[in-house]
Amino acid sequence: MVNKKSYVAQLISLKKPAVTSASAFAPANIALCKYWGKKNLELNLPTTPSLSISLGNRGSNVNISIAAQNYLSINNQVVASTSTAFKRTFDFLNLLAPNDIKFAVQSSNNIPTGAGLASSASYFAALTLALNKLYNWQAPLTTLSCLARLGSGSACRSLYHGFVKWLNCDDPLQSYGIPLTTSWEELRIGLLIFDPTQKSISSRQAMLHTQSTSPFYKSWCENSIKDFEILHSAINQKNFQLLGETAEYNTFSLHAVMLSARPAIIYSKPSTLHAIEKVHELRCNGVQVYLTQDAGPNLKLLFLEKDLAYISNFFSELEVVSPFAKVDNWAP
Ligand code: 2P0
Repeated sequence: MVNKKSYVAQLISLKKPAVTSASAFAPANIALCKYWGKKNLELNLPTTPSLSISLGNRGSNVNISIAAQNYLSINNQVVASTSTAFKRTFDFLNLLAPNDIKFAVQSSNNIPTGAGLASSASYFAALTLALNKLYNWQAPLTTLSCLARLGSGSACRSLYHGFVKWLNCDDPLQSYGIPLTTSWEELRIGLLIFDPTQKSISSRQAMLHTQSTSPFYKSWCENSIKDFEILHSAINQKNFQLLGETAEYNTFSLHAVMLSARPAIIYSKPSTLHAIEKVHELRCNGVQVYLTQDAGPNLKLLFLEKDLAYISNFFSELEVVSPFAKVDNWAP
């Protein structure tokens, strides 16, 4: 079996840094068809295909510079060297940038960190883009996507704006984010953040636990493959109802399979169920709004610009993202 080190050697040639400091931004992404399980733990190869939408200018800015000691800060808070975030960062850097160089990494997210809003995806994508500049690899985006995937699976989808798919192929060199060409200007994503605190169990642990203990995991995979195909054609046809219904169905299938794990994984809070009821009430009243939920209690709403005023009025705390709005100065 290929290990991480030999895999990286197939993708880039390790060399000395070209500059002493580099910065990059990458957007967060929200999966409409979720990634939940791995067929290769070492290389983060997914069991199912997934499909996401990037959040425009919402994501992570990362600066990396050569330093005397390894250092990590997130949103200006120093991260302890004993923490999981620190270990994951420097394991990743040791893989991509060995030779005993020490780094200071400063990350700032303009989305809540660790609350199921995919901040690890934008973080590892931005870190990879910053390393590409620091080392002047001049690597293609497919290569950078493969590298970002080693930090966090979903990071491979955060290298691009718009809709991005990630296939469940067996060849690790082909396991990268692929942007779709469809641009859907009217599409809006509403972030309903009622709980910005860190989640109790990481996605990484939760997906492995689900995969190894749920008797329904195989059904989840079979259904998810179908959802992926339906979502793909809903995007091609710009069929919003089909997109929303399928994304919401995929979300509930995900949370159902987590509930069937032993012990069960429950990310929802009473406020989550309350908000789900409100979305369904709006739909009963003829408003086209759908929800998606990741590994956390918060919801993301999917709707079209024409319903923005009504929905914003209904959910006063909603933060609205226009995923296809132009983002200035973003050239990965
Ligand atoms: C997704 N999530 O597709 C799904 C939906 C959370 C719920 O990808 O172990 O942090 O680093 O590969 O990427 C979160 O999983 O897991 C995730 P690792 P990752 O967005």
